Amino acid sequence: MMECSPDVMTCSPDVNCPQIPFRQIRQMPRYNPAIIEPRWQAYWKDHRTFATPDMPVGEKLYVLDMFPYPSGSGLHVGHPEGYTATDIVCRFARMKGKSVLHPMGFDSFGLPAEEHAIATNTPPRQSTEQNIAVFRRQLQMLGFSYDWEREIATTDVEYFRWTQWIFLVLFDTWYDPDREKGRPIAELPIPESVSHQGKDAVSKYRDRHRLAYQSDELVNWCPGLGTVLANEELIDGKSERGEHPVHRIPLRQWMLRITAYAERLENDLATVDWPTGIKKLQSDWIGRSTGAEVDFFVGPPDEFSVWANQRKSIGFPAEPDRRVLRVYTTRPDTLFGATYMVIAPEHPLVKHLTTAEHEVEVQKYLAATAAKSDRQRLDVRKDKTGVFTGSVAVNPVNGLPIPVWIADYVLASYGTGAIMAVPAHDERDFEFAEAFDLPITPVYEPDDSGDVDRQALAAGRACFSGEGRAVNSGEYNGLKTGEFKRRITADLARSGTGRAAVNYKLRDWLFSRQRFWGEPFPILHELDEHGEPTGVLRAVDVADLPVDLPHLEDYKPHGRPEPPLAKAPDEWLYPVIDGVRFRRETNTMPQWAGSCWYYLRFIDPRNDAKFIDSEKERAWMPVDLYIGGAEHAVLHLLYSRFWHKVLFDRGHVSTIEPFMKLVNQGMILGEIEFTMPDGETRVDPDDVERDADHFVLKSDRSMRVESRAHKMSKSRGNVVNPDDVVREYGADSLRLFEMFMGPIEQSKPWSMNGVSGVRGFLDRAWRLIVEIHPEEMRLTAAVVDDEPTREQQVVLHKTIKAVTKDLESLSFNTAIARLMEFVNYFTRLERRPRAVVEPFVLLLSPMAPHIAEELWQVLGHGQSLACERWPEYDEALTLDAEIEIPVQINGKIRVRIDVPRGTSREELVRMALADERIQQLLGGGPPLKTIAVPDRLVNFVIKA
Ligand code: ANZ
Repeated sequence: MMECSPDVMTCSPDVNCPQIPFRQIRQMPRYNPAIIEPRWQAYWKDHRTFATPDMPVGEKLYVLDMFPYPSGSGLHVGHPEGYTATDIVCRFARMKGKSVLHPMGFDSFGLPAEEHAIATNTPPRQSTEQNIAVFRRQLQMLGFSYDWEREIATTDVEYFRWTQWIFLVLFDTWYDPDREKGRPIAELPIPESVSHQGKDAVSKYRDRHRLAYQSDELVNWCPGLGTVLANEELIDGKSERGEHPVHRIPLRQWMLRITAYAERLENDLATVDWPTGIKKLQSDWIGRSTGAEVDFFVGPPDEFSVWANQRKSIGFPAEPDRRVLRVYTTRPDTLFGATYMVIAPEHPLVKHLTTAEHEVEVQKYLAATAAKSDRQRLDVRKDKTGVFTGSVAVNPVNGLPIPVWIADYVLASYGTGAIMAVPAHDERDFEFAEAFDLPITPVYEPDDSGDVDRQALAAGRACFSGEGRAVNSGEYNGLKTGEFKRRITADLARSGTGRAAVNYKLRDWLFSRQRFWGEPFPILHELDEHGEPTGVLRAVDVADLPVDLPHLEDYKPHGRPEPPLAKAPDEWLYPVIDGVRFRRETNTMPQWAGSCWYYLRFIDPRNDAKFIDSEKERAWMPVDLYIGGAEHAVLHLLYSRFWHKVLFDRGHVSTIEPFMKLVNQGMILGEIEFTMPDGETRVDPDDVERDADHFVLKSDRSMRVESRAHKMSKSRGNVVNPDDVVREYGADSLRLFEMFMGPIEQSKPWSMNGVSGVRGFLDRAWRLIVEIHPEEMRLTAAVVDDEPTREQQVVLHKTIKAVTKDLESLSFNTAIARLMEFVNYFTRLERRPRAVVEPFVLLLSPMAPHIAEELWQVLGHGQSLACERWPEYDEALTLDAEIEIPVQINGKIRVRIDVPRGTSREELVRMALADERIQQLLGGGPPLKTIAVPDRLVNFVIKA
């Protein structure tokens, strides 16, 4: 005999069940997500329910998730938070008749994938594919309405073919500062002095101006990871990943000239609808600063006046010669207070300016600073170090000589790598001057004394960095800071010793990595007959793309800066073209490359002739809504904006920005943990209860218990696996819970009780609608075809209105709360009219699509509800049925009466006259005049 379960979905009518009487089975059709969810997922796939047309029909909506990194540990419950939010938006928009593009893919190159491969001893491609399969299965199990036919992975050869193609666009572009745009390298004006030197000189000149260029850089070399890292990938001088130490070594690297776009990256932030916090992070990272460049003469002091006269006639040269130290300052108005100069240890004039007498000291100092990172060097907490060069510079505003020092608090890579130090008005300079006993000359008196000690400042014993009135500054004395800045900048320009200048903190993007698992560069280095590089570069022909990774038995990093691809077989490494031998570039691109443009490829993922079809690009771009983690503020979101602008300049895309609206989901933390006030002793959650805004021990309510939610991490053991949640409660419950926990942007603690709570809601929603057909033993709707009462209609229309507005404003938690209220209301009723139940199912469907599809079917519909029309509401029904009307006598409110909304004028007057107090006030006689406005007021005019 067959085993019977109380689960009606698996129970057939002819089962002779010994345990449960047949009637009882009919009464309790259970909601069973484990059965209905996979079934609807298969239905959507088979019916291509979410396949997106090539071109939008009508209004388009492009909703993008930050695609995941397919790590070895599978999906985390943090992932589905943003993914559910975008899925709700998309399902809602489809029902509103929009053409929706909602794709998903995998960001699968990069360090973690490679490390996982090494740890599990599998080739990276194989382990990446395994990880992707796990992620895909988990994403599909959650019922997201992605168009899976558009899936891409950055490691697909057909994908990175176009990543390499875009690299070639960058390689083929130079930035024209006059037109403020990137242009083809063939249009770069070549100075005659260069063209005279022949073809190779021209080609190297071009190479120096490309947006993708090679440079000998002091890089962040991380032996632990076997690669160099970008500044963005360091935290407190250590690698963000793994916290390994990082050293500064010079290495020839590929760089991307993102700095050329700094101004546009900053200005165009104004055109996008992003969270203010993210805009600020990005803006700070770009770090625009305005001030002036000023030249200090460092040649023989007796030649200063000749030089100064010369400058008056020739003006400020683009490049200073060796007789000049050029500084960048944000405060040219403090020039009279410059008492010494500082150059960075890597400044090109270090050797030139160091006198024989100071040589030994300087060498010692240079060796000591080489090991420090920029961050360590700029750390304000540390003691200032430095060494005197023996040279002096002449201050252009007063002809006074001041000493030139070398110190590591000045960075080679910012401004001009040299500063004028104004210890009276700059904290760092003040500390340095105190440490090395250098003069401190104040040139400002503070506007309002505040907490500045004026006497100490005047005596050179304090530092004041605010604004005020100029002193000790010759003809400028008495000027206020702003005016002084303007005047002196103009005067410096007239004398040819300075000019207004803008600087950015942003550095060019270090774009090469010494790892195997990344996109190979489509670049060849020409070799001479001895096999030595000639320095001439050649781009791989577009027709020869992609450059695939070669098969390597040993791809592991070895702790030396030589990339693993250098071990590739000769046929890969040394191509011969037209009789010339080349060596392939052996660095690979960083993990960020693939994610710089994936949103474009989703629009046209299988195009094998172009990276994207222009017509489709124009139709679908920009991305209308982008949801992802805030941790990408300065990496992915800056890099992809940069690539997008280059593609725009070169005519390959039509919008200046890729992502119009950005939302950052909050972090999902582990379950709240309880401890005794010592913060250590753990308390079982079952022993705790809430007391107003805090928690106490159940056994002793005077004992307060601390509560805290921590970031989910393997080491804490508080990681929740979505597979477990789905198995226990179903995907719809997981989705609903993640949206119900609170506003999308907030961080929220996980709670299994919470999941169980929303599951209870879905059970109630199911029971509201489902019963078993008494004869045919199939599910059927427990609804009636009655006309809904007005009250029921009001409940429905209020719900439609609230849910619609909430979904439009991404306020998912409140939308769910409204649906819960709806279910509570109708659960109490015996008869549930179809005309209210059907719209409810549609409202529920974006949040909990599987149960909604099932209910829709039970209600007798033959097709998916995914493209049903979103319910409309009748505004009149959403307003309160009864309203309060003021009744006035001679314009003065005397009584308020409750009347049904929409009561006619005549009825309103009749009801007002029926009121006893009004009757008294009218004194029995009719009023002289009656004014009545339905839903507003009644006013009786009587003789005074
Ligand atoms: C003189 C001065 C006087 C300065 C004063 C400030 C206050 P931001 O806003 O970050 O652009 N500086 C310039 N180049 C530097 C470098 N390579 N390394 C370290 N510091 C550098 O700051 C610009 C200011 O930082 C510049 O203005 C310069 O100090 C310093 F009352 O010049 B200032």
